Amino acid sequence: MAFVVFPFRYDDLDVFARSVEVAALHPAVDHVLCVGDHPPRSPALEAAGRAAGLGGCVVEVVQQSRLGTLRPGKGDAILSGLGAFLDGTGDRVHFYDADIRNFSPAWIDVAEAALDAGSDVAKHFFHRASTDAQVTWHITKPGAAVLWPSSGFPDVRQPLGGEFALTRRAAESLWSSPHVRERSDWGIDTVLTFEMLRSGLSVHEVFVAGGKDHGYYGSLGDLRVMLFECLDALQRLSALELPPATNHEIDEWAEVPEAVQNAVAFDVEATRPLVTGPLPVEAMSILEAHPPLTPAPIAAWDDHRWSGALRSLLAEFVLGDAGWEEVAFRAWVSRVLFHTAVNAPRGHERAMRALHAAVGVVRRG
Ligand code: GDX
Ligand code: MN
Repeated sequence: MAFVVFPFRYDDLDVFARSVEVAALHPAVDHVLCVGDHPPRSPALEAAGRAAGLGGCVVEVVQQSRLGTLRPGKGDAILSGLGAFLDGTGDRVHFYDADIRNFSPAWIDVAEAALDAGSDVAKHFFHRASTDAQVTWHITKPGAAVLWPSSGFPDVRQPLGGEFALTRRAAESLWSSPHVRERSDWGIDTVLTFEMLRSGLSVHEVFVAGGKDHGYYGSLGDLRVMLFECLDALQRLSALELPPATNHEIDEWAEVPEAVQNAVAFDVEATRPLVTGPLPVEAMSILEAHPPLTPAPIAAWDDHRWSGALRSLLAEFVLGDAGWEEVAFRAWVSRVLFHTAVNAPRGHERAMRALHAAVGVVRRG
């Protein structure tokens, strides 16, 4: 039977109750664990109580434990869920963000089917707006293409996705990794994807036709911490090798829904001011030593410039250093604004092709 984990925050509970009910009612699920960032309190407890009553399934609400060693965040929630699953006897564990407005049994079905067919890992993917997933598209995929060009990592469709399912064997393998166990912050998804590939687990990327309807962002400032932590996660893995061939299967996917084709995933006007204004003094010496990171007009942040900037960031960025964080943030925001201004207006298909092509550019070196 399957064990389902929902990491959730107490400031973000609007769709939580619905998702918990969907999981509890699913015939393959006998345990739902909701891992919050605060000690259990209503209304999460009430929602769990209602869901348990419906499904006859165990539904628990707990606070995340302090398991990793970096900033306490989503990683501690995922690790808490993984540890609790391994302490029990279930066969499989699923993870889903708790803010998916259109969460349905189909999310669980597609993953169960992939594991039934023999894969160790089922990893969900779906169409996204061409301006969404901008940490994935400008940091994680091209970063992996720099560090492990012949591996399957740059081809993983959603390496930062929070939705996936594991067999017990896969869960044990990931839990045994010190890189996974330290990662209490937003870097957790990067290290999990990396270790899935490194350990040779078979990964089946499963397509979710309805896509994921969840909170879009305000300005790109909302992704600032995620950017730094995902970059740091790549850096900490950079000395390790990934095998060239992987057991990697990807579902066929259907057409891109119109709503996704036309969506803009963040507030462009609120984002522009983030790259203007004086840089802090700490940033000056960094820019002198690393010319590819020098501020430039948005129109200049093409694939070539970004390739140089990303290499400098992968080599030298320091998490927690105010100068490095501001330099990295402005370079990334500039790159995302370039993509938004130059590629996105050409339509979803061409914009996505441009993102893929940019990963190819860094991959070829
Ligand atoms: N317990 C706990 N503690 N839950 C958290 C925390 C935390 O510190 N931070 C976030 N969550 C929950 C949150 O409530 C939600 O259910 C889920 O984790 C994801 O957070 P959200 O703020 O919705 O992140 P976002 O921007 O939607 O990112 C997700 O997708 C990204 C991606 O696919 O690109 C998230 O799964 C990222 O890890 C992933 O990079
Ligand atoms: Mn979300």
